[in-house]
Amino acid sequence: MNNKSLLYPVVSTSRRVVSLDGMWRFSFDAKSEGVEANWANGLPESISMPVPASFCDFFTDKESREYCGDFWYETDFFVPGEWSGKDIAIRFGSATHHARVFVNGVEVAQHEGGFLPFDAVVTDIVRYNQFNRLSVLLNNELNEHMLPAGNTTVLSNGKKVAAPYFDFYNYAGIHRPVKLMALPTERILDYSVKHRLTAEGAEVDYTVTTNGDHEVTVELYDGTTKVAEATGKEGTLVVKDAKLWNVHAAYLYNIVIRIHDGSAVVDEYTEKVGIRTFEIKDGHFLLNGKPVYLRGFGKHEDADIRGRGLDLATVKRDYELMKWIGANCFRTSHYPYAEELYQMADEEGFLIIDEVPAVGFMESTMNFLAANQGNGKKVGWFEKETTPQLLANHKDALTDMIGRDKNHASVIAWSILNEPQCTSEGTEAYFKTLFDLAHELDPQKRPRTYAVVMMSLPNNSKGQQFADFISLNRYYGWYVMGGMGIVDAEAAFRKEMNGWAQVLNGRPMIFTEYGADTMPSEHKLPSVMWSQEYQNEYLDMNHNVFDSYDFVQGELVWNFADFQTTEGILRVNGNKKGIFTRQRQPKDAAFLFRARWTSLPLDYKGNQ
Ligand code: GCB
Repeated sequence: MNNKSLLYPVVSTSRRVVSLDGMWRFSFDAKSEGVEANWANGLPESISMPVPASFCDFFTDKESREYCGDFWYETDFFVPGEWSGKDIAIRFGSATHHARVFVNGVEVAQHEGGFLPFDAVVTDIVRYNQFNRLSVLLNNELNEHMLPAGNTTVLSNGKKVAAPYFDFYNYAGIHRPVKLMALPTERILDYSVKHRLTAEGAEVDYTVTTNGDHEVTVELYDGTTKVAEATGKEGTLVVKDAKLWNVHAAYLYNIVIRIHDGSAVVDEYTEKVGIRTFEIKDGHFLLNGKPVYLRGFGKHEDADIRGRGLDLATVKRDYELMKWIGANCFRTSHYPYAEELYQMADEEGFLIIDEVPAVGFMESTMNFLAANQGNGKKVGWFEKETTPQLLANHKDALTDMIGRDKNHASVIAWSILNEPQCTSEGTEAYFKTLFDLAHELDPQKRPRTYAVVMMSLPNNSKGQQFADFISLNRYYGWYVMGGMGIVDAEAAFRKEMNGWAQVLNGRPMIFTEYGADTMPSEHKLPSVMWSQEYQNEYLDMNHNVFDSYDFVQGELVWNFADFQTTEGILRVNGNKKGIFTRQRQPKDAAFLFRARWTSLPLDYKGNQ
């Protein structure tokens, strides 16, 4: 029996959850000797390291910050005696990038990919009423068959260096909460919901997966009032006068799922769910049947000191800023974010385009920043020796992302790749497999997209036919024809748009990226590139273009905030395209957006 479950850990009458976050022990393992030397039974030497967080930015020496290779985390956890008879599991919200987990020296799990949860059932290994040792061996090297893709080079002194093919710092560590759980042996493994609006209210079709045969019931509560119930692993909850989940007006119900054995409740799982529909029709995004124009950001999980580690204070500030500026949507560029962010989007009524970590899929000199990337040989990205393994990893990540996020009202679409090289022959087979898989896995059949790179044009992109809506990353006036050239940039941009108009066939288009690097320190009249004045001129030009095409149904500017990247000649201690600084304070452009987004109606260009 496959007991895999991606359900968010919750406490209930049948479930116990204890946080293992805190100060752990930590050690680099540059010679990869730890497994052989039995470090899983205790690290010979260690320093303290907070969890969750990236390890990188705590260090004051460069070698440690930039460390690439194996490293270990270790802590102790206590298993209460009264938990015997339950299954004991340890769950990681994420661990970046490759993980091997040991309990009391015994290997209990391995996981590839740094942005999705996994767990290990350790019932037979733990000692009750005692402390147990939890050791995690991580590795942050990059290669071309992993998500995100990159390379690992070796310096003349023998040290490894991560060479990302992507434009964000290769933060690593235990980035998200770690939970110890006691679960009933017969339990709920998964559930899904799918909504339908009716004249009387709404109907919620559900499925529940368990690892047993006992009876399942599902109830829906509005606060403490039960509004619908059904029996069986599949069924429909009929909700009279349902209060729908909407942008900036979220309404959440509680779903309560139980397994019964006679009068005993064997397992109970509860979560908040919003009732809403989302679809594409006649070139518009329809939320509950009404058009919605998307406005917001491409983001990153990125902040001072903690790197990519979950920090609820930063999450809170980001949502407050997004509300202030009038945003209603963001893309989880370039990887699925921590679950707590989606819960907050559900609560606050934000729309999410959920992106799998398929980034860096390009053999190019633009492989970000470091000169040692790309081998100069012109091979299509999807015809490489690494492609079969990459596809397998991509399918796994997509499966887990949809498995994890499919019930969030906030999640409206799946982004299946960011800026792949998609002009070569292998593109179609690769794309088809993943786009089909997304449809198969998602009960709500959310629209699928991918972010289309600059060089990928309507007449040469072999990927665009698979997208339910087109998402463009465009930098006219920044990477091409910047400064005084912005006039020509606008003309070239419009020419490209006219080309897309020919291939859309009723699909909406959005911008998933447009932006200009801007130093918060720089002001200049008249403007120069990198000044705050230029960022605003650049944005005005882009918005003029967007506003003149009805098929443009959304604008997600790059980026919400300045963020860390690998050092290099195109980046000044990070990417500075933020509308906010990395410390979450506004640049001038934030006021430009606030004026625009708070005045555009929710259904801008929505007249049908
Ligand atoms: C892109 C990438 C994004 C970069 C951005 C930039 O096209 O998708 O990861 O950060 O451009 O600023 O160059």
